[in-house]
Amino acid sequence: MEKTFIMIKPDGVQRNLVGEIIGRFEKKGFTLKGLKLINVDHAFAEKHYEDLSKKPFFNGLVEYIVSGPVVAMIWEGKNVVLTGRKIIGATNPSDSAPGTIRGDFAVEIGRNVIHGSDSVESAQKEIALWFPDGPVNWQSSLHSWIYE
Ligand code: DAT
Ligand code: MG
Repeated sequence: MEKTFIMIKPDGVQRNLVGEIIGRFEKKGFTLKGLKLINVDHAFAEKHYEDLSKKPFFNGLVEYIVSGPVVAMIWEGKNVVLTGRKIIGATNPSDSAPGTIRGDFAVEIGRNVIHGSDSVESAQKEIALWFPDGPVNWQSSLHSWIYE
């Protein structure tokens, strides 16, 4: 089953949005397969965002990610990568639709509360980086109520 990497950024943790955000993924029907609250250092944040290292906003982005603890998660489900991105909303909260996490809880692109993998391939890379021991192996008893 497909998996994605979701991270609640430091502003999301400080603003007490952890429960709200986890609840949205849970209520959708996705399954939590990994979870930790963690402070990351500069080298780790740079590795996570290495594809953006040439962007003018890269240093600010890294400083933001190391500015406080983040909640790192693995979520599993059918089409969870793409659907997770839809739940999160557009990168710039000015463009994020109401009903999405960024649309409901963020104002600025540099404080957009949450990260989600943009493809199955990046999800695999990000899960390997953040969860070297891999996902937690369990099967929700709700499975047959969510999938036919
Ligand atoms: P996303 O997080 O939606 O996948 P991304 O991977 O293009 O977006 O960029 C990673 C983060 O970098 C994004 O969540 C916020 C920040 N960012 C992106 N574009 C930016 C810009 N033009 N100015 C400032 N920050 C930006
Ligand atoms: Mg991205």
